[in-house]
Amino acid sequence: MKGQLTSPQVLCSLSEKLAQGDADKVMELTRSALAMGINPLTLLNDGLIKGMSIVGTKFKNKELPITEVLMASRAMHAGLYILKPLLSECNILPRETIVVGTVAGDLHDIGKSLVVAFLQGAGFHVIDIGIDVPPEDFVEAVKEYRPRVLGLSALLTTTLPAIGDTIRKLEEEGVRQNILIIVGGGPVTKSFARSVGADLYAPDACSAVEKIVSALDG
Ligand code: B1M
Repeated sequence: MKGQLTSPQVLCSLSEKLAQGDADKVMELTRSALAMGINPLTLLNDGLIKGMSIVGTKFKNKELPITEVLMASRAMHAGLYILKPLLSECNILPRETIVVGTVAGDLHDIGKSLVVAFLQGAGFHVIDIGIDVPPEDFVEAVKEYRPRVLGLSALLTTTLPAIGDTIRKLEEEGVRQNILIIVGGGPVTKSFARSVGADLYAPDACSAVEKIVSALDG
C-alpha cells in the first residue's frame, strides 16, 4: 500500500529520525504509530530509546558532534512529551530515579546535560538539579527524591574537591549508604573517584549509562 508504513517500518523510521535530531518528524511518527495501535512502551523502547542508543554509540566513537547529540536529545523530548502521559496511564514507570548535578563553584552545564539526555534516553527518571550545586543541596535532593543513583559532574581542577565535600556531607547526613554515586567530567579520573569514595566513574555520557545499568542490573 503506497505511503503506508508497517509497524516495524514506523519504529525503524522513528529511531532514525530521532538519531537525525528531527523533532517534528519524531512527533509526527509517534502520533502515527499510536494511531496504528503500537503500544507506547514498544514505541519508547524500540523507537526512542533505540534511536538515542544509536546516537550514544556514534558520539562515543567520535562520529557525531555535540550539536547533533543535543538535537537528538531535543527530538527525544518531543517524542516523550507525547508518550509520557500514556506511559503513566498504563502504570509503566520509568527505570530508577537518578539525581544529577554539577558541583559547587562549577558552572559547566553541557557535559552534565548530555549525561542527563543519555540517561533519559535509556529510560531513567532523571532529576537535573543544575549547576553550582552546594553539598547541602545535593543532600536535600537525595532526601526529597530518594534516588537510587546520584551523579556528580565537575569540569574544573578547582572544583574537584567539591565532589569529595559533597560525598562527605552525604555521609555526615546519613544519606550516603543507599545510593550509588557516579562521578565524571574533564579532570575526574578513576583513581580520583576511588579516592573520594565514589562507586562509579565514567569518562563520557555513554559510558555513564553503561556503568549505571551494569551496576544496577549486576
Ligand atoms: Co570553561 N573551562 N571555564 N567554560 N570550558 C574548560 C573546562 C577548560 C578545560 C578550558 C581550558 O582551559 N582549556 C578549563 C578548565 C581547566 C581545568 O580546570 N582543568 C576551563 C576554565 C578554566 C573555565 C573558567 C575558569 C574560565 C575563566 O573564567 N577564567 C570559567 C569557570 C567558570 C565556573 O565554572 N566557575 C569557565 C567558564 C566557561 C563558560 C561559562 C564560558 C563555558 C560553560 C558554558 C556551559 O557549560 N553552559 C565554558 C566552556 C564551554 C568550556 C569548554 C570550552 C567546553 C566544556 C564543554 O562543554 N565540553 C572547556 C574546554 C573543553 O572541554 N574543550 C572548558 C563539552 C562537553 C560535552 O564535554 O563537559 O567534558 P564535558 O563532558 C563530557 C565528559 O566530561 C563526561 O561526559 C560528557 C559527555 O561525554 N562527563 C561526565 C561530564 N560530566 C559527567 C558526569 C558523569 C559522567 C560523565 O557522571 C555523573
